[in-house]
Amino acid sequence: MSDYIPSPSGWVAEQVELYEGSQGKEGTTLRDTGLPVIIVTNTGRKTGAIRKTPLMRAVDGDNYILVASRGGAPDHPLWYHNLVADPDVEIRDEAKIVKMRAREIVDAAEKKRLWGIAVAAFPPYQEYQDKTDRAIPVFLAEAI
Ligand code: F42
Repeated sequence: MSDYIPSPSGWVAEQVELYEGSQGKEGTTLRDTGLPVIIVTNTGRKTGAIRKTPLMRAVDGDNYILVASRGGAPDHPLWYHNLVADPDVEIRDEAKIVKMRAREIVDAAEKKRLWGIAVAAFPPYQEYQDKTDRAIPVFLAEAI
């Protein structure tokens, strides 16, 4: 069984610790925005380590839309590469934990539809996309 390596980004690691430590009762929103957050447990593609990545909660039915925005940075977040290498993730949504498979959305029409849902859930996603030439990837996590 691989070890969990916390995010080197302090506030992220703290959110994961609070979220999981409270069994999904605390730390479930983005700071004081009240906007819901999920935790995506994924496998480090180089270390094989367990990585836990908080993302905004955007849902399409029972599926979760995972947006590799990283605040509009020029490069993809590293978890993007983890999901491409191993799409099997575990998603914690408050007290619910579900094993899912994430597929990167490449069909333009499907991506447009899911992007619209994601931006409605978290409007800053559009600002992030507007400030970078990088096409922000979108995954859809579906129950296995
Ligand atoms: N990030 C988003 O992209 N989208 C969101 O909607 C989002 C919401 C959100 C809400 C709350 C919160 O606390 C954070 C939120 N974040 C969101 C930030 C998100 O959780 C990540 O911190 C951010 O996207 C950056 O992801 P990252 O995977 O690039 O993280 C870095 C800081 C990191 O963890 N680096 C590690 C390190 O040691 O430098 C390595 C991580 C890793 O996965 N390594 C792989 C391995 O093998 O272990 C190798 C990866 C490779 O290919 O090199």
